[in-house]
Amino acid sequence: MSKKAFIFDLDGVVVDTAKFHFVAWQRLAASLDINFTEVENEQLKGVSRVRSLEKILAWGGKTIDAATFDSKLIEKNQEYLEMVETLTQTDILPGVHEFLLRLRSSGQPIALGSASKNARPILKKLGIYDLFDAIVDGTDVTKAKPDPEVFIKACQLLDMPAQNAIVFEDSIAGVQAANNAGMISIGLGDPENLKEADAVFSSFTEMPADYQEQLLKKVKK
Ligand code: B16
Ligand code: MG
Repeated sequence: MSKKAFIFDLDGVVVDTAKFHFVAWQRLAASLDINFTEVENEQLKGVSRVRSLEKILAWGGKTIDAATFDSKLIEKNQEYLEMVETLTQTDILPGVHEFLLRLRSSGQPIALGSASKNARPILKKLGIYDLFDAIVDGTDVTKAKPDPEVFIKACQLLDMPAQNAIVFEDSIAGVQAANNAGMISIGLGDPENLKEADAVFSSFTEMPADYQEQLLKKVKK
């Protein structure tokens, strides 16, 4: 059977931690008198922690000194991690666990490609760490999505060429990163937002029953 590299984003694809990021960023923005809505939050998906705060400050027309910047980020991450503590296996997004198990039983290489520096502890908390053959997260890369570094590194670890990779992403930046690497991009979320993806589903449960087999034959346009 042919093989592909199946690469999963974390936040918003494997688990709905995107809502925790939103709450924590909103609290941080409010503490600086900045109005922060879900529309802006959409643009932070897949974006690193530092870059996210830079964007929020720019939207609010605010500047803060370097020490405040660092302490705000520490605070944000602590609040985020408190919410992450509440996660259990039931928080894995619908259909993902089954999809991963099926890939494993058919011997397909699986990687995680996330901008998050918290990816490893989150996967352990969810009890699915061992389902991944390779993990590349925010601690392993220097360039943020839409730069393809995270997905290219994942392919290298899996020893698979980029043109044989399929990336599952919920963010615009992540879809662009996959496209920039010449990989097949599958969007999870709103088709209007993710129109640059090769295909979009609202969730893994919406995919046809034989979708893994279809993906094995799919060629990047
Ligand atoms: P952390 P992903 C991204 O993860 C999130 O989408 C983004 O909202 C977050 O700011 C970024 O990780 C950094 O996360 O603060 O945990 O290092 O979607 O690429 O899995
Ligand atoms: Mg994401």
